[in-house]
Amino acid sequence: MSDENELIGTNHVGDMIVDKHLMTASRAKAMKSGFSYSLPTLGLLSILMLPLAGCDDTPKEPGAVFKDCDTCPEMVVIPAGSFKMGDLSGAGHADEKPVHEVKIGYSFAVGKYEVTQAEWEAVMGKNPSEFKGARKPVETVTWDEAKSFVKKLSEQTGKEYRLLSESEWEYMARAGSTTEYPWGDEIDSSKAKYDSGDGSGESTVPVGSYSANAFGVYDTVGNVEEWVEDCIHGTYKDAPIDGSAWLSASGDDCVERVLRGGSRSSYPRIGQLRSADRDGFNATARDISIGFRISRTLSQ
Ligand SMILES: [Ca+2]
Ligand SMILES: [Ca+2]
Repeated sequence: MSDENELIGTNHVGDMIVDKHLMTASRAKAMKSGFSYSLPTLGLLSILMLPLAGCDDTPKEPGAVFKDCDTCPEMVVIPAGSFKMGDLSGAGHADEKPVHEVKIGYSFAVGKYEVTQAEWEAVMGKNPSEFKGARKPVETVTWDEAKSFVKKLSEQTGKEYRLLSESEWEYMARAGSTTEYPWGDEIDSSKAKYDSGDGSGESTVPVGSYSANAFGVYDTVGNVEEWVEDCIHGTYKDAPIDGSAWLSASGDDCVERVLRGGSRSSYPRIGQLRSADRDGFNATARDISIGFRISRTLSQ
């Protein structure tokens, strides 16, 4: 879709109706003729442009749920806030230290569920998953493919979808909790899909099969492990504290990306499903226990 096409159409902004096509055409004509805008013209244009830039009816109330198209993933609004990231109990793993305060100074929306197979198919066409089911999470997708999904979904909706950063993921998963799991320090098979040793971890389950956390988000614990944006790092020394993704020193070309939350095949006894747990995997590799969750920034 060209920029020109994106701008065609009539846009309602409160009581004001702006014909974007007319505006674009006149701008193009002016540019062709070498016309340079006079100050009053610029003033008028900026009055017309301002409401357009702010034209987004996405709800901003924490806990509000929305979706940007019929087949798009449902999103939950997460408030701005601060939290302590890492091994709060002191019994975690070396890569969860040092515990550090992260301040997320913006609200963002996050997938209410892991991306489902139906949602994946609507955007990407083919379903690569091992454990088939329209409402089950998509798996067997590489980090690169998860990135393609958010790119295509952004193109289709005109909204900027992305993966979560690792710190956003933990903030969203903890939902204000400081315990090992969002609900407390113990886990049992009524709470999440994981390998409890009785064969129940053999498959994934439809998303939303267990209770939501305090932010209204489901399945952060288990089912599929979730790709996030960040490159893998051995500790939190020098980690960003503003919610941004931690990429490699040379940009974003790291080999391994972070996975969070554990999966249907993870074991609680080695701590794989705790809110603080971290894992990593080659960005070009796929696994039947790996899927992802999407995000959208709402306010800076
Ligand atoms: Ca999960
Ligand atoms: Ca770990």
